[in-house]
Formats: sequence, structure tokens, C-alpha cells
Amino acid sequence: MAGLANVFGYGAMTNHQNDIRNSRSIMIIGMNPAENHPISMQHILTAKEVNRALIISVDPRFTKTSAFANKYVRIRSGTDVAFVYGLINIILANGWEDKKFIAERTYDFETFRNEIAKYDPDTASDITGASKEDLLWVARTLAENRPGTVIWAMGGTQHNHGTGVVRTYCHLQMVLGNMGVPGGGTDVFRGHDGIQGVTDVGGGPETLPGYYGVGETAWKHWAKVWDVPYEWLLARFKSKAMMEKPGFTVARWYEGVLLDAKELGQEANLKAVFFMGHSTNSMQQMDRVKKALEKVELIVDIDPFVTNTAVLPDRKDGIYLLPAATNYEAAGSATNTNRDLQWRQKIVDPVYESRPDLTIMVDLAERLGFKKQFIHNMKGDWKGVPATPMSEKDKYVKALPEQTIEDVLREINMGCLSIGYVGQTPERLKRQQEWGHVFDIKTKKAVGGPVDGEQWGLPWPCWTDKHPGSAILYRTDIPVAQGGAGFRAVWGPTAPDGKTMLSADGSAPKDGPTKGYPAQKDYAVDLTGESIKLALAEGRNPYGNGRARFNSWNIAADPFPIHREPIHSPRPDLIVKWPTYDDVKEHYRVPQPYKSMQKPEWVKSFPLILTTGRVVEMEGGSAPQRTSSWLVELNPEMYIEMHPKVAADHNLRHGEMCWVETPEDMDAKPSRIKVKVKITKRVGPDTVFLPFHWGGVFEGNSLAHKFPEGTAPFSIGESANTVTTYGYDRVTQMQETKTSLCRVKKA
Ligand SMILES: Nc1nc2c(c(=O)[nH]1)N[C@H]1C(S)=C(S)[C@@H](COP(=O)(O)OP(=O)(O)OC[C@H]3O[C@@H](n4cnc5c(=O)[nH]c(N)nc54)[C@H](O)[C@@H]3O)O[C@H]1N2
Ligand SMILES: Nc1nc2c(c(=O)[nH]1)N[C@H]1C(S)=C(S)[C@@H](COP(=O)(O)OP(=O)(O)OC[C@H]3O[C@@H](n4cnc5c(=O)[nH]c(N)nc54)[C@H](O)[C@@H]3O)O[C@H]1N2
Ligand SMILES: [Mo]
Repeated sequence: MAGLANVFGYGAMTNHQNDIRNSRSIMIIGMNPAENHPISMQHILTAKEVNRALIISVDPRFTKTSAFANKYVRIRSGTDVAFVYGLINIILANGWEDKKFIAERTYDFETFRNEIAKYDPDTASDITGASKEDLLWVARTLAENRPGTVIWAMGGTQHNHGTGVVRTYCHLQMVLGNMGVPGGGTDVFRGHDGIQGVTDVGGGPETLPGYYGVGETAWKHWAKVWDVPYEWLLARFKSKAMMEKPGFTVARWYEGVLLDAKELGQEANLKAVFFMGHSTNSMQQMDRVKKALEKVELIVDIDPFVTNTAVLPDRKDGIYLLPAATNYEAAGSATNTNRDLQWRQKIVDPVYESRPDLTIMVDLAERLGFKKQFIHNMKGDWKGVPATPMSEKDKYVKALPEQTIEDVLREINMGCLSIGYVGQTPERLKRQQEWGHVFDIKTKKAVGGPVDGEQWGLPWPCWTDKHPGSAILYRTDIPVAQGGAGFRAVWGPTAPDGKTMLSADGSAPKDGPTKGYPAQKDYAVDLTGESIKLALAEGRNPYGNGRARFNSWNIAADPFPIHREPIHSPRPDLIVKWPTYDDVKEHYRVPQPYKSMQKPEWVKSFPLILTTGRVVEMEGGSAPQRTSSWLVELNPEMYIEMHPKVAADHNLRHGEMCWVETPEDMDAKPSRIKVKVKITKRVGPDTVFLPFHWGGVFEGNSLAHKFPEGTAPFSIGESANTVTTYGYDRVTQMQETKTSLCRVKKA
């Protein structure tokens, strides 16, 4: 299940970054860790040097990561399904698949094989632009160098069929038998340092914490954890139906403001928007966002910095900027990409008027009239502290010691049984922090001290306060008590076609039943923890031992991933052969059209593929980074990467200004930005690239004067997202910020 999957990516790593040191091949596809995960890149480079691992970089751009690769393959943006299924086609044609793994631990390979037949090397090469020789080289290298890992990030997910793309990466690893082994795995590198945790605790609109969904069972479970009556929760909503309906996503909330209420999946338009650590220049279709920010009655922006949100809309009032404390000014745990939890100390007290996010949330709960219910589970010193008015803020902050944030984690430990968030107690995390030196860099396992045998970060599932955590998911060569697991048996014992969903005899974690088995009854809702203990006592994994699916029968539109041309496709011929989805009447409360939004003739007047991404000096919307003189010195201004041929065709020289324009989609006029030309062969002649870290200039006009005095960043610039276009993932609603069509003009 995805969590906060619409803008922030999808999934969790099966293995961990240090484990890449065990890999013999590493396919990095749709990710540029040399810029975006530079610390993790060191594990990749160690694998290359020490383990002689072969690195393959698959990207429309020759990135800093590509520069370290043994093989770089350029593909057209938006064609990963065809690329990966093209590889699998070659693997199957040569009999390189892991037959034992497929037979014992997967479901519906037979139908899958028929699907794969559609992606013969000619077809895959035509769609992707990769040569047949390169496809063969990559397939052979992955087959001959096992275990191998596949790593991806936003180049794989920010597409209208991004969910399909991600699933093909997993299918590749299932075919190669690279799952459940050190050095293997499907390793999506997550974005922000705590984003895995945000996903886990239900940051997305489709689930309560722990991936329970938003149905009645989920609400009843959490009502028990929070110790508030279910009826009280129900009474907060207009109806039970609305309570159980996923909300808007961060990718498209603004349509809840702009569209006619009749078109929405709820009765009324949105009237207020509340941002907490999110800057709007990171949002696709920013011209729509601007309009929505002008129309809502109330905007709240809780951030240590003044962001794009404050200056983008043309309005005189109704924007509240609340200064948030940073993570240096507050303690607590963060869950990182490895599923590891890390405890952090507070370094300094919050400076000036800033306050920790938790303090702000508790205050908000108080103003909304449910502080008592909100803090119910908190056992810290401050529980007895009476509601304190704003003016006595200092007293309030002091009354919020580390204790309360520990209580938040304990509540997660109590409730997120589904994924085994049980054993990562504040005490254990703090102890690990003190004993960090005894953990091995390659296995992340402690040797010695009171943490002996524990995995660093107690990665989930961590079933009890004695469990070491599960560093590598789906390993059957170790017992459950040491982190062993089969695949989840979440689909019940049989598939709709009557075939078994439980793994075959011989494929089960050691020291337990040898066959597949269903999940332990009630393990995810039994707050006593007895159900989990019962399973563990018999060497069973509480979530069962099932099969990984090639055929995901319940996934919208595509039970098997299909190559779908981007909404903005440069290939009218392929739009016909590989069509996009039918329009969807309602998805996350807004209409989500596909076919009716796609115009095959666009490519005639907008011939270039526009893709966007990151640079090492900046982060996301980059309000903090553009406020740092050192980082601005390193990367001072917004630019466009352009191939020499494109520059020559447009009579442009390095350092000159140009307009970038994209076709009209939901608005009547094309969008445009004015940026500086950087000529480079990183991109091919069909593609241009924009970093999306700038803001504060809109369609050629500076917004600098709109910042409150003294808060304008050192560097402002056009936002790439002013020109990114309509297009959203069919399942997660992730924005299609990796593929648009555009044209450039000399300014
Ligand atoms: N065109 C294009 N657009 C994209 C992407 C792309 O590849 N291309 N990528 C997308 C992705 S994957 C992401 S994750 C988003 C990222 O975009 P955003 O969600 O906007 O993330 P950031 O800019 O990293 O962080 C947002 C704000 O959090 C504030 N902040 C930092 N610490 C704290 C804190 O402790 N408390 C509070 N309250 N605030 C804090 C920072 O000052 C910053 O202004 O951008 C998305 N947008
Ligand atoms: N310095 C720095 N580090 C960061 C961030 C940051 O802003 N700055 N942001 C953090 C966050 S929130 C995230 S989510 C991660 C994201 O990390 P990455 O995914 O590495 O980030 P991007 O640069 O957006 O995209 C990666 C690559 O995808 C390529 N690409 C574009 N289209 C396609 C395609 O169709 N297929 C393939 N295979 N590749 C394609 C782009 O050319 C780009 O080189 O980084 C995190 N780390
Ligand atoms: Mo992200």
C-alpha cells in the first residue's frame, strides 16, 4: 500500500543502503544519487570498488551518477515500463529467470509471460530509444551478476503510470530471484529524511497510521488506541460515508477550490489551506495553485522560512505565517528510507518566536476544541498542565519536555501493529544512539554492548521489544525471531482464480512451519500483543507467508503494468498503440481525465520533452537553501539544460535568456517562464531539463517586493512548476512532473 504517495513517492526499501555493498550488479533507474543521496552513493561506490559490482544508470540525462556507471543507457522520459519489460523479455527468451523462486514464491507467472511477449527487443527499443544491443547488455549483466539490486526514485514515479513503472522494477527482481537476499531487493531511495515515517503514520489521505485504510475497522482500531469513543470520532464528520472516503491529495487539493462543487467528490469547495513544511513551488500546475491561493479564505503556512506560498498569490490578507522550529530545536524520532528509526536530541531551544510542530499541533487541537482527546495518550509531565494561552508561550514550551514526543512514539508502537512498529521504543532508540559505534557498517547489526544482535534503527517489522528488527525483508534463510519473513499473506489463502496465495513447501523462514501460512488472526488489531506473540512462539511471521504477485488483480486499470504514453507524448503513433487511460470521473475527490486531456498534435508546436529534477545544493522548494549564502554561491540562479543542437536551432548562446512555454491544459493559455540557458550534452537533443528549486519570480515578474521585510531569499527565480503540465498517476495521483512537452524561444 502506498502512504503519502501523491507527491512524495511510493513504497519502502526491501533492503537497506548499506546492504548495497553486498550487490554484484546495481541498476540505478530514474534516480541520481550522486546529487540527491550523496551519502548513500558512498555505499554504491564501495560496492563498485570492493565487490566489483557493475553499475548501470538508466536516465534521459547523463547525470553525475551516470558518470560513475559502467554503463549508461539513455531512455526517453516516460518509457520505463517498456524498458524493463523489454529486459524481462530477453531474460525469459534466454531462460535466465530464477525458476525455483518463481514457482515457490510468486503468483501468476503464466499470464505475466504472455504480457511480456508484447515487449520484444524491437518494440522496446522503438518506444524507449535504447538500442537493442544495450537492452541485451543490461539483461545479460543483471542475469550474470546476482545478487543485484534495482534502485529508483522520482524518475520512476512521477508519471501518469508511475505505479505501473514501480511494479515493473519489482517484477524484474522477482524474475531474477533477487528478493529476500542480501545484495538484492527493490530499493526505492526515499526523499526527505523522515518521509518513510510520514508514510507510515498516515500522512496520505487514504489511510490512518499503519496502512489500515480509512474503513470502519481502521477507525475502530485507532479509536481504541487513542482511547476515544468511535462515536465521538464519527461525530466529527458530516457522515460515515465522508469519514470513510479518502480526502484530497497534496498533488491536487487546489482543484477543490477551483472546480465547481458539483464536479467534486464532496458537497462544498475547500475554504482554507494549511501548510506544514511544504512550499508551493514544488507543486505542478503552479498557475492553478496561484489561483486557488487567491480564492481560499484562509492560508496558514507553518515553516521556519518564508516560502513561495506567502508571495505567490495576489492578495492583501488572510495569510498567516507561523514560525516553526527546525529539527535542531526539537527532539524526536525520524524513520528513514531503510525503515530505520533514529532518535534525535534537541541541540538548542527554539530561537525567536519559533515553536516545535508538536506544540503548534497541540495548540491547534485546543482551539478546535479537542485537546483533551488529542493528548489523551500522553503520560509525560505536561499532561496535567492546564491549557495555556499564547502569551504564556515560554512556559508552554518549557512544559513540553522530550517526554511528550516519546509518548507520540509510544502511541505509534501501540497502534501500528500491522507493520510491526512495536519494538522501536524511545528507550531502545536512545540506547542505540549511545552505542552507535558497535554496529557493523555492512550488515547494520550490533556486535557487543547492551544492543548486541540488534539491527541499527530497529527497522520494521520489529515485532516485540526484544526483536532485533528486519533489515532485509522477505528473507527465509533466518528465523522470524531474527528478522526472517515470507511475503505478506494479505490477499487471503486463494486468489480470485482459485490458485493458492500461500508460498510452496520449503519456502518459509527458518525454525517455523515449512509451508506457506495465512496471517495470524487479529494480529493487527489486538492491542494486548498476544496474537503477535502467539505467532512468534511458533516461528511464524504474524503477517503470514504468502506469494508476491505478478498479477495484481485489484489495482486500478492495470493488473499487469502496461506501457502508457505520457499525456504529453512526442509520438502520436505510439499514442494510438499504447493509449493512456480512460478519463476517471472521480479520484481523491476530483475528476482525473486522461484521454480527453491528451492532444496528439501538441508535438508539432511543442517539440521538446521537458523533464525536471534536482541539484545537490538545493532541496525541494529550497526556501532554506536559497536563504544560505554559501549554497547560493555554489548554485546562484535558475537555468535550463539544453543540448548544443537545440541551442543552435534557436540561435541561443550559453548564458542568454530564453522563454520556455508549455501547451495550455486546464487553463486557456500556455504557461511560460524566462530562464538562463546552460548548454550541455547531459541531455539529448530531444529533451530539456529544469531544476525545480526556485521560486519568487512568476512568468518573468519578480515577487521579491512581496516578502515581509528582511525575509527574501538571496536567490529567487522562475519556478519550473509554472510550466509543468497536467498529468497524474492513475493510482497514487503523483504528479507527472517528469514528462511534458515544451518549446523554447529566445527572450
Ligand atoms: N517539477 C518538479 N516538482 C516536484 C518534484 C520534481 O521532481 N519536479 N518533486 C516532488 C517531490 S518528490 C517532493 S518531496 C516535493 C518537495 O517539496 P516540498 O514539500 O515543498 O519540500 P521542501 O521544500 O523540501 O520542504 C518544505 C518546507 O519545509 C520546511 N521545514 C523544514 N524543517 C521543518 C520543520 O521541522 N517543521 C516545519 N513545519 N517545516 C520545516 C522548509 O523550510 C521548507 O520550506 O517536491 C515535489 N515537486
Ligand atoms: N540535494 C538534494 N537531495 C535531495 C532532494 C533535493 O531536492 N536536493 N530531494 C529529496 C527528495 S524529496 C527526493 S523524492 C529524492 C529524489 O531523488 P531523484 O529521484 O534522484 O531526483 P530527481 O532529480 O527528481 O530525478 C532523478 C532522475 O530521474 C530522471 N528521469 C526523468 N524522467 C525519467 C524517466 O522517465 N525514466 C527514468 N528512468 N528516469 C527519468 C531525471 O533525469 C533525473 O536525473 O531526492 C531527495 N534528495
Ligand atoms: Mo520527494
